[in-house]
Amino acid sequence: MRKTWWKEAVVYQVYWRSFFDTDGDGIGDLTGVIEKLDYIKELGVDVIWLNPVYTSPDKDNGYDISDYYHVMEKAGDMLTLERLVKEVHNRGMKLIMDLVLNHTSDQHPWFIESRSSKDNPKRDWYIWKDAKDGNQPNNWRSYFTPSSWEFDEKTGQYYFHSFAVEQPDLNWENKEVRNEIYKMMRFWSDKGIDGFRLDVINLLAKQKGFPDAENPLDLSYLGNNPGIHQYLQEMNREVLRHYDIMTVGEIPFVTPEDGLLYVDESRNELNTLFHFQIADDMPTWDMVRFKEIQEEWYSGLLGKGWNSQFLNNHDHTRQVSRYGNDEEHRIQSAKLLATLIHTLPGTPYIYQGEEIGMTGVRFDSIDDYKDIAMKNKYDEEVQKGRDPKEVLKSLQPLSRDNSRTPMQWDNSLNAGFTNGTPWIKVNPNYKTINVKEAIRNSSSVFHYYKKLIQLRKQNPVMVYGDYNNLSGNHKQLYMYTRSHDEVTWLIILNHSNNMLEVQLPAIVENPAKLILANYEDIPDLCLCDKLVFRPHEARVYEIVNKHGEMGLNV
Ligand code: TEU
Repeated sequence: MRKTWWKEAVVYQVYWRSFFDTDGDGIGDLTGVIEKLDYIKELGVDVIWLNPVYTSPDKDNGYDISDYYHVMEKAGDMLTLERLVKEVHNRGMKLIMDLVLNHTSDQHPWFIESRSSKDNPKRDWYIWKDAKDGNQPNNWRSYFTPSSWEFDEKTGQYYFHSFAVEQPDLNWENKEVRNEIYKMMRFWSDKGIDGFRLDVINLLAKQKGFPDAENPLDLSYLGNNPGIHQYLQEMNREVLRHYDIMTVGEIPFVTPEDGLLYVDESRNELNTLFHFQIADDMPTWDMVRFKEIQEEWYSGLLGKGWNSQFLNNHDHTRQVSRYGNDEEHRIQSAKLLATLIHTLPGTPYIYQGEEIGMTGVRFDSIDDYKDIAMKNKYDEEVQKGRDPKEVLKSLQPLSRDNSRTPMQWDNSLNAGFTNGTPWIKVNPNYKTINVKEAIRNSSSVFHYYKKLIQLRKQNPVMVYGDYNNLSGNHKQLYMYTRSHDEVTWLIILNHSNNMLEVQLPAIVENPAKLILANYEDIPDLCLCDKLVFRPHEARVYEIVNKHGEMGLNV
């Protein structure tokens, strides 16, 4: 496979509004990101993914853009953004911008024009339909509301939105829309940014004729429709291929087969993708399913396209709470999950705070939650007559706000995030879980991440190595090798709260050198064929060949 910087990179996601506030308004800002760049650099990452910073009424935390060419006041201004790009580059890192091309804000001038009259030249820039038999045009839901159609009194038609009512979908069939978008993407690329994270990019093309869905609750009708690959190939020709940039598409509803179509290097669309098979199939940890998903994506993309590895982001509950153990074994568990993500094939992503083992949160009142997805769902369920307390309880575990609480810098007021009132409450555990403490303690989750990231830089096997699962369908044990150019690494993970006896595979007939472990007293060489693993124990070995050299052909 072609070697590229973005395959070798580790990406750190900065959800800036919850990162660091420098002006006391309770909301993080770009100056705050600049002030903390040395911290990010210290971790060793290569690329920063910045959540949307464009002008926006902020109904969906910046994913409702009203001006693609300016920076949201809450975040700062264009000069500060340019300074950020420069400071990132000065430190030898890169910056990718989050870009939303499927929809805009209903406050975008394009939409304001579009809704002003049926014969406005921008009418066709969005998707407008007449009522069907006095009802909405079809039975589709949106991500955030019971219907994907909103009736507009003034012109007597419905417009289409895959997300909130305030996020009307653009009509990608319209060539003028596409040209405007490409122009804007060139504007940002010319500024010297290093790539794009493309929000729900596989939703751009809509199903022809908007037929009723058999099951409106399964939203997959929103994505992967005919025409999508023509749009992306056009985008590549018009913009992407002219810059040395990284593109990662957010691509829900795909198996490896259709996922490959977006990232197959011979097709010239995107570099890599976030698929959601793990998030969608696994509300909680399921080892057997997880291995299946890894296997399928590994063999599905092999030699053709590149995967991304992540277990959480700003939309998904923090991984140590959702998939690990955020109580007694929090530290070991956070380290085990990190080992997993950084040693599986694909580019690893770290979501801010993950590197200190930050956890999810439970607020007692719906008023403390800020996320539009959760609040809309809460209202919808309560209106059906369900008990509000029950509804709150059922929505808490996967609420997007679990990962949106402020970054925990130290144990001072508001975790050192702001001098003002934080826009969303700080997780009360900041007194013990915070950056200052993590840096001070050499056995912290933070220092473990540093080691993992450094290892990736020194060992191509972590990036380009072949993958081979050696633990079948075992429910607690995940054991696999990565092999590249005569070097073989063996990764052994006990993802459980119990002790586990591990029978080493036949390939380990020689001593193996310990590369990394999340418990501290592990001998360097392992000559035995059986090991006992403690709860959430993780080890990485390099296998030594018969001649006593490192590396072995498995
Ligand atoms: O998220 C889209 C989204 O909700 C899905 O990708 C979801 O995570 C997946 O299907 C798993 O179930 C993006 C942004 O990340 C999110 O913050 C925005 O609210 C949304 O698009 C709308 O722009």
